[in-house]
Amino acid sequence: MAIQWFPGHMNVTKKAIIERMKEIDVVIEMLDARLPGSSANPMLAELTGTRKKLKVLNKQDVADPERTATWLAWYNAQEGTQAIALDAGDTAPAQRLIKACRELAPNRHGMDKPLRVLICGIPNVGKSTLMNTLVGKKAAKTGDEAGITKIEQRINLANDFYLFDTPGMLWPKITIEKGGYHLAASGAVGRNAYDEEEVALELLTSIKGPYPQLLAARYKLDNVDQIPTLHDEELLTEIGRKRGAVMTGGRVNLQKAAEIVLNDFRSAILGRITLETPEAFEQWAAVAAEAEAERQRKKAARNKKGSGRRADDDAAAEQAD
Ligand SMILES: Nc1nc2c(ncn2[C@@H]2O[C@H](COP(=O)(O)OP(=O)(O)OP(=O)(O)O)[C@@H](O)[C@H]2O)c(=O)[nH]1
Ligand SMILES: [Mg+2]
Repeated sequence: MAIQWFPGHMNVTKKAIIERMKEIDVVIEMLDARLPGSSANPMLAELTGTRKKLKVLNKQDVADPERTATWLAWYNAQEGTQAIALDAGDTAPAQRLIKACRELAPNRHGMDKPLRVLICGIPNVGKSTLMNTLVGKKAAKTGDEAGITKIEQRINLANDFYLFDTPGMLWPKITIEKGGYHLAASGAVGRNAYDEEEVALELLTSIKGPYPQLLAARYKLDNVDQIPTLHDEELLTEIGRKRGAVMTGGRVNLQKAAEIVLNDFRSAILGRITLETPEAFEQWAAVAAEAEAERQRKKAARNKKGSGRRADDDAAAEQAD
C-alpha cells in the first residue's frame, strides 16, 4: 500500500508558507542526502513562484559521498537550481550557506532592506538544526522524530538577515510509491501512517544491491555476493535470526527485525547509504506520472459517460483505480 501522510497541521503549514512567501527573498529547501529525489517537494515550485531557491542536501555525513556528488551535479545542471551538500551541525559549511543566500539576493542588505530567507523541507530533515548552527545557539527545538517544529519561527542572524524555520511538510499525494517508502524509512512520516515491516522490506530492496557489504558487516551475514539476489523477506528473516529477534518456537519476529533494520539505517549504524540515484528516481517519476495520467483519463471518461451518475459512485470508482 502506498504511503500517504498529509495531516491537518501540514495543510496549515502550507497556508502559512504561502502567506509568508510574499515577503521572502530566498527559499532554502532542505533535502535528505540519503533520498535526494524522494525528499524534494513537488508542490514547491508552485508555492515559491519566482523566489530564488537553494537546495541543501543535508545529512551528507550519513549519505554515500559518491552518490551525493552525482546528485549535486544532477540538481546543479537544472535550470535555475543551485544545490549544495551539508551537515547541518557543522558550522563552517553552514556559513557558506549564508554567503550563497547573500549572493542570490544581492540587492537585499541594510536594515531597510533585510534579506529574508525561509527554510522548508520534509519533517525530520534538519531544518531547525541548521537554524541553530547558523545562529550559534539552541534557538529552535530539534529532535529525532517527525513534527518537532509546530509553528513558524523567525530568527535574526544579523540586523539585515532574517531566517524563518517552518514545520516539516510533505504533500497531499505521494505518487512515487518507492519515494513514499524511502520517506518513511528516513523518519519523515508519522509512525502510525506506515507498516514497519513493509517499509523495512522496501528499504532492504534498495540497500542490498549497492551496499551488500554493509549488510554483511552489520549482521554478520555470510556470502556477501549472494545478498543482492536474496528475496527481501529472506534477508529480513536472516537479519532477525542473527540479531536474536526470535519467538518461542524458533520463528523470527519480523516486526522486531524490521525495527532493528529501520533503527540501524536511521542512526547510520549500517554505514553511509544513499537509497537512490538520479536515473532510478527519474524512472520512478516517469512511471508514477504515467499512472497518474491514466487515472485522470479514466476519471474524465467516467465523467463524460455518466454525467448523471451520483458523485459517490465516482468516488468509489476512483478508489478502485
Ligand atoms: N547525521 C545528521 N543528523 C542530522 C543532521 N541535521 C539534523 N540531524 C538530526 O536529524 C534530526 C531532526 O533534526 P531537526 O533539526 O529537528 O529536523 P527538522 O527538519 O527541524 O524536523 P521537524 O521540525 O520535525 O520538521 C535530529 O535528531 C538531528 O540531530 C545532519 O546534517 N546529519
Ligand atoms: Mg524543526
